Amino acid sequence: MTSAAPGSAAVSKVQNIIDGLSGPALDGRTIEAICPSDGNVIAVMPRSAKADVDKAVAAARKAFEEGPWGRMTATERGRLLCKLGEAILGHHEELSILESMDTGKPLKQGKADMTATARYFEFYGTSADKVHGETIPFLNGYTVAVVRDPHGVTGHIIPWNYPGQIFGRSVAASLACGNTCVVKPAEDACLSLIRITELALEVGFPPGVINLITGLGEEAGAALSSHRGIDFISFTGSPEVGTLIQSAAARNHIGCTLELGGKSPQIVFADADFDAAVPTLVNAIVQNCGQTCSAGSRMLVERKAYDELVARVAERFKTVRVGTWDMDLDCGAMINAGQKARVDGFVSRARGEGIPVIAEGQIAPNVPGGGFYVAPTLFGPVPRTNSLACDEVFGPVLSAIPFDDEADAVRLANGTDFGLVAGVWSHDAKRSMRVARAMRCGQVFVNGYGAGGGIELPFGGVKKSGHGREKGFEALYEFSASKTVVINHG
Ligand code: TXE
Repeated sequence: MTSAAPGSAAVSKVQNIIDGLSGPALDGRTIEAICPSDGNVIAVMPRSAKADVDKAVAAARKAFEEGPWGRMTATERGRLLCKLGEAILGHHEELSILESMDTGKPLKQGKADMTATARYFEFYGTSADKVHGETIPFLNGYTVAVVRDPHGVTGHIIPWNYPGQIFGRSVAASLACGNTCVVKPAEDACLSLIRITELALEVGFPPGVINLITGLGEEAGAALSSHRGIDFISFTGSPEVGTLIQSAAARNHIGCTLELGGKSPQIVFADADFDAAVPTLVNAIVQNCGQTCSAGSRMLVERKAYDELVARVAERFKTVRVGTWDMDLDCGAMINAGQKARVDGFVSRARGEGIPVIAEGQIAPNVPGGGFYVAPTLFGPVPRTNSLACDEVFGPVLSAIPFDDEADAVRLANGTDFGLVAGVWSHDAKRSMRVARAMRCGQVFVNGYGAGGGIELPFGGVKKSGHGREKGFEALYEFSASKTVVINHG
C-alpha cells in the first residue's frame, strides 16, 4: 500500500492482495475512497470484477489444498494469528487513523476498534488448537469419533461500519479452523483491511491464505458470493443484500452466516438505576453515529417513570457533539451521502408527522461543508407502529416509547421484524431474568449494554437480523463442519 501521510491531501493508491501479491484490477478500473468528514478523495482502489474474484478464489483454493497452511498444526496456525494480533497492536496508531479517516468515526472509536480487531486475532489464535471433537458411545466393537474439518475456502463480505472488527471476527475464526479466505471489504471502507492483510504477509502467513479484493457490492461482492469455488460465506450488511447472499449460497449448496442489523430495544423499568442507565442509553445510540447493528435505537420506558427518565436522557443528549474524525468528539460523520440522506429522510418524515423532538445533539460549527453530518435526535413519544419505531434507521436517532407493564414491554420489544440485541434495566432480578428469557433475539444485556464489544460472546440474530453466530467459541462451529468417523475394530 503506497500510503499518503494520514490526514494529508495526497491520495493513496491501494491494491488488491491475491496470492501474496499486490496488484490492480485485471482490467485496470478503479473507484475512489472518500473521507466522510470532508468529502475529499483519500484513496483510489481497484474496481474488481469477476475475473479478479476468480483469481482470488483460485489462490485461496491452492493455498488450502497445496500450500503449507493445510499441513500446519492448529497450534502453528494459532501462533500466526496471535502474531498478526500483535502486529495490529504494533501498528495501532497508523491503523486507527486509517480506520477513522476512511469511515469518519472519531479517532477514539477507531482506536477502540483496532484494539478489538487485534483481540479477535488473539482470541481465535489461542482457540485454534481447542477446536475439539468428541467420541460417541455406539455398538460394541466400534469407536466413533466426531472431528471438525474446515470448510475449505470461505468468502467474507464486510460492511463499512466496523471494518476492522468485522474482518477480525469472521476472518480470524475462519483461519483458526484451517480455512483460507477471500475478503471483499465495503467500497466505502477498505484501507485498514488492506494494511492488515499486508501485515499478515509480513508476520509469515503463506501467500493465498488471506486474499483481499476491493470493488462494488453488485460486481465483486455478487461475483464472490455466487462463486462455485467457495465453500462458505460470511456476510454482514443489509437484509436486502443478505437475501441475495442466502439465495446464492442455496444455489451452490453452501452454508452462510448473515448478520443483518436490528432495531434493538432498551427496556427501562421504573426501579432501574437511572444514574447508570442514562449515559449508556445515550452512548448505545450515538456510538459510531448510530451506524451500529446493535444500536439501542428504541428506549422503552415504564410509563410512570417516562417523564423523569426522558428528561434525564434529553439533558445528556444535548451535550453530544458531532465533528470530524480528528476532532475526536462523540460522533463523526455518516459514512456517505446516501446514508446521510437516509437518516435525514427518517428525521424529516417524523417531524412532518408531528412526532415531538425532545432533544438534539450539536454539530461542531467548523465542520467542513463536504462532510456527511447529521445531528443526533431524540424523538418521543413515538407511536408504536411508526416507521421510526419499527425500521432500522442506522443513524443517531433514538425513539422513546412508554409501556404499561412487563407483558406490554415484552410484546413491544419483540414487536419488530428484527431480533439482534436487547437491554433490560431493573433492580428486580427475577423480573430482569424473565424479560431476558422472553426476548426473541441473539443477545440480551441486563443493567448494561454492549459490554465492551464482547469478543468472547456469541453474537448474531433471529428473524430479519439474520442467522448464524460469530464471535466467541460458537463461530468456530460455523467455520467448520463435523465429520463422524466410525471405526469397526470388533
Ligand atoms: O449495505 P449493503 P449498505 C444496513 C443499514 C444500512 C443499510 C444499507 O440499515 O442503512 O444496511 O447499507 C456488499 N452482492 N447495514 O447499502 O449494500 C457491499 O459491497 C454481494 C447493517 O451499505 O448490504 C458491502 O461490502 N455483496 C449492517 C456489504 O455488502 C454486496 C452494516 C454491505 O453493503 C452486494 C451495513 C451484492 N449484490 C449496513 N451489494 C450491519 N449489520 O451492521 C452490496 N454488497
